[in-house]
Amino acid sequence: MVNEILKGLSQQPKSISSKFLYDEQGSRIFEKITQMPSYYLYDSEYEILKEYGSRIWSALPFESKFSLVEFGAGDGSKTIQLLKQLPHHTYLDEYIPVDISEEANKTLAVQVEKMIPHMPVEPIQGNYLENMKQLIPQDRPILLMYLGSNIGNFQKDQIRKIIMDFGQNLKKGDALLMGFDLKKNPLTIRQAYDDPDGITRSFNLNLLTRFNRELEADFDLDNFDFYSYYHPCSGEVRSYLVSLTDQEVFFKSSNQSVRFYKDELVHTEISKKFDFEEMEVLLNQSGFMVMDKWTDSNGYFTDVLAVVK
Ligand code: AVJ
Repeated sequence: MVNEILKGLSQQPKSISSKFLYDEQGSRIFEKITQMPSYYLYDSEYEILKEYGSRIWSALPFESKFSLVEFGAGDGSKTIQLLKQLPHHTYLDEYIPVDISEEANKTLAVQVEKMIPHMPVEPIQGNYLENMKQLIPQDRPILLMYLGSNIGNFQKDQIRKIIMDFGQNLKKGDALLMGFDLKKNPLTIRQAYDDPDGITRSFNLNLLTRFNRELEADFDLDNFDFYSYYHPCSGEVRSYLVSLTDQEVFFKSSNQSVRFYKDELVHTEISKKFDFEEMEVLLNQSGFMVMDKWTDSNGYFTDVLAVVK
């Protein structure tokens, strides 16, 4: 971890990968974000899964037993809503939630097992992008779920590569259910990522708390602030930490220090928004055929079902 962080902080402009946002505390703050009225992503996708859950299950192409693999499952509250609507005679016989946060994953498994006692749940803690091949079983049909617009956290070429990798690690006839946040009124988007209560701010500043603890760094949190903006043409929200002074931060665990200038930015996250055409092109180019899609009543968010050709 420390090498990757120091590398990002030695680049121009400085950056920290958004995957580091999700330590135990970070995952808890993220759950708070999902409860903010202005963070419409959660409510919109929840509405889709609640409203169209049984239609989603019946749209799946499977005629024999299949496994559900979910990347970035988090606390799984949305997936539980979907699982509640499983038909009685389902071919689904295993659920494999994968998440970088061990804590979130455990809570999820306990809840699903309580709800559907005979459904085996095999939570895996890990980085789904680095271990994709091992995480997707090859010996049975798969439904891969990637909800919440988690794909929006990546840059354009990475997004293309990830969806390509999905296509390559799935077999013909396997299915992908993927959530995309849609382009919309930029004011709505801006409010989702810059809340007046500072919850998103503390989500980002928690990176520094984490590095102080895990890497024995000496970040002074009073010397950093948070800034985010949405660019409606690229569809990207970009989030940053801002250094408020000229300062030097020491990472004791690796005996190295990093200089920050007054007003220097550290990029922490991209949250990209899509339009329908862009999604179709991405999926088509990666060997998928779009079968169906479901959108919330505001038209804010969409879940797309695609099958490997
Ligand atoms: C979990 C990646 C979908 O980008 O909207 C929420 C994370 N960041 N508020 C997003 C997040 C700031 C979220 N994802």
